[in-house]
Amino acid sequence: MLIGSNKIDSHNDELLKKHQNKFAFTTSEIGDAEAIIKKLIEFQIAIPSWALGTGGTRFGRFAGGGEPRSIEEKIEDVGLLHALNKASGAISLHIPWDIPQDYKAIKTLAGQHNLKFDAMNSNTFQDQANQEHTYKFGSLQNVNKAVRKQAIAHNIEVIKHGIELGSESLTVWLADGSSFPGQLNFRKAYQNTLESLEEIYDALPSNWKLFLEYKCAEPNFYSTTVADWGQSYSYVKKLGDKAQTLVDLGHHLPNANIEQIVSLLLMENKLGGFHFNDSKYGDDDLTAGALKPYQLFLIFNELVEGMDARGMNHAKDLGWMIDASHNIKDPLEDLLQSVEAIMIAYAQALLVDRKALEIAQDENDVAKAQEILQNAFRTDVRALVAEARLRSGAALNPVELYRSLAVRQNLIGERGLKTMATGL
Ligand code: AOS
Ligand code: ZN
Ligand code: ZN
Ligand code: ZN
Repeated sequence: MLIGSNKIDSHNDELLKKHQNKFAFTTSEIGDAEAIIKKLIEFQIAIPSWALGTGGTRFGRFAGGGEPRSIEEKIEDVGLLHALNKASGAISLHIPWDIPQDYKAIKTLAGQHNLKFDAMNSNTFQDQANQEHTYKFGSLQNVNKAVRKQAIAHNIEVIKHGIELGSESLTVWLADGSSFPGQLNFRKAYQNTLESLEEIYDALPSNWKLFLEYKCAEPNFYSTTVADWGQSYSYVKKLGDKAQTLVDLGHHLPNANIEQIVSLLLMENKLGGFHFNDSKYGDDDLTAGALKPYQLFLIFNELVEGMDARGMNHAKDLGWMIDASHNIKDPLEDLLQSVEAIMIAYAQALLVDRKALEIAQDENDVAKAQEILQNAFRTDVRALVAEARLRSGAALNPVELYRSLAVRQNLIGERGLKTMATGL
């Protein structure tokens, strides 16, 4: 299924009058709306290939139908999202769930949908068919050198796929760790992991980045070998300039101050990118901004501040990705909602009166500093985000158009009701 510009135009025509009124009011309330809209238009968020199907839990999986059955159909799904919001111009692939057979054809298809290939993801947390050694007791950390070698070779193979497709980064997330005290020698596990990462790092092309994701728990429940930002930092610092930390918002112990972590990593030039999602309990992988929109805003506030201080390009200099899992929502609707929430948080962060905040901070005017942040957070910027979409040829209301075009029903018609996307 394709969404033609005529469909988008007639949807926009219908909503235009209402939008223009809201937009006029919003711009009358804020300073330089044009500068913000320009930044919003440039900002793109990569969609993970594994979020396009139904996730499920160990208690069950309730598929919604019409799920993408191949890498091609996954690209088509992201193409649909991008046609609707023009802010999802990249896909993040996962090997071996998305092994490309014909690079040229895949690249052409992605090009037709105006999509780029964002970070490639390796998988050493599941055993694959025809694999010699098991990852039951870890991969890059494993006490057995043959297992480590197999995991290193897999990561290098993922880099090779990525080179062919024009990706420029590898995300490594390790399930490695231990589930019981005494199971693991922490020091040896660290050293093995570092050595393995060094070999992978050496296989990176000069223009590539290696993102090392951390996670406090799950699937191991006693220790994780890259458990928090400090541990990831310790590895990437040793690896070199091309290695950086990746922050998945759901991978922290309760109440962690993620915005402070982000600010510090950015200052150390060790922040590589994000996996956006939201959570109440752990790695819930729910819609970005669904539970803690203020936290999302505070994170973007640090990002804008830190990136501007270092003269970085907001759109290009970090990896912006969603990592989500859908149990009960239509994945495509949910991803549209996530992108919208991220854009809103970004727009609000761009609204913060930096000069005034700096003065308040220098004068220890705590109440004033809070007023400044909350004033930005409580501004309704939805018309700015919608205007950015309108100007890039996207829909004023992507979810509404998705529903009125009956996209899911169409996909079910094309692909069937009982489809199963490869992934988690
Ligand atoms: C796992 O919890 C991590 O968030 C990974 O980034 C990601 O979910 C995985 O690579 C997808 O399979
Ligand atoms: Zn993640
Ligand atoms: Zn997550
Ligand atoms: Zn996760």
